[in-house]
Amino acid sequence: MAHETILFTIENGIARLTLNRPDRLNSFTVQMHGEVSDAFDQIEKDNSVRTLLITGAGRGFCAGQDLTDRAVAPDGDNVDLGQSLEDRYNPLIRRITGLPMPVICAVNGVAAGAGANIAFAADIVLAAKSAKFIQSFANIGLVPDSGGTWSLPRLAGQARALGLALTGEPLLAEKAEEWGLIWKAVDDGALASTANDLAIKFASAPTRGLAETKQAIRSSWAHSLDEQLDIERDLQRKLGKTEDYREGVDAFMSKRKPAFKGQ
Ligand code: T3D
Repeated sequence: MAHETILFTIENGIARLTLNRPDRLNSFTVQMHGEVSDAFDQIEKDNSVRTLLITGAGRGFCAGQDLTDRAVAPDGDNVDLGQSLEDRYNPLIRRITGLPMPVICAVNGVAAGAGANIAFAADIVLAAKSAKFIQSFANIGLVPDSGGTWSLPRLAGQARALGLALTGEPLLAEKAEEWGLIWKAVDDGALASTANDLAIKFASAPTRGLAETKQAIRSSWAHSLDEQLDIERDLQRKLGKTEDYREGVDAFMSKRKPAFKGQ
């Protein structure tokens, strides 16, 4: 599929996805959803991919749904926003959180509405210090979607989640780091290189171990400590039989750098 609204490459184990509608702050149209979905199809099929890096072109990361894209209601009738979530936003969040590899999001500018919550769905969120996160839904009579009502209270606690969601006030990147919503806020000029360095690190990491770590932590919300201890036991048993575990231990003993294959 030819891409007009995203840039997408796979190289050296790194999939790079750039939302590319800068004049509309990379807000999502149906077309862009289709192209992002195509990129995920490619990532999921390609065993060479060991990490995904998502960012935005221009001065914004993503302003959520493009409010002028009425292609979601071809008959000109009221837009069925539930269908839009069911068909496009929910699958996207499920794919980001379910991808068996670390997903890095480099938030280069404003992240509003679904744009903020798509970022919060990533495993590692880096943000430029000038970036801000806005739960814009409050300004247009909607609820936080793309997992916002789930991720905000878990990441920031209920008081902050309610404050952000009910007021729609912008949250600056450094405060988002302080509140635990993102991994790091970095100087604007350092964002691309910091994200790139991390992607390179993940592309040569023991991918299966990282994938199981991601899923174990993400699914832990639904488990008791007792259940989680059993899950850790089973995962460790499985991972202890992998080539990467052998390689990691062998490299440690031989005092050399490990060469993980992601297997
Ligand atoms: O399908 C469904 O609808 C259900 C799913 C919903 C999920 C959602 O995401 S709902 C929330 C939608 N997003 C918003 O409400 C955010 C709207 N945008 C803003 O509030 C502001 O643009 C920002 C706070 C993000 C940034 O403000 P600022 O001052 O830095 O930039 P700006 O001048 O407002 O925007 C620059 C241009 O982008 C501007 O166009 P222009 O005037 O230069 O021709 C603006 O209209 C356009 N733009 C920004 N956001 C959107 C957008 N165009 C369409 N849709 C947008 N969401």
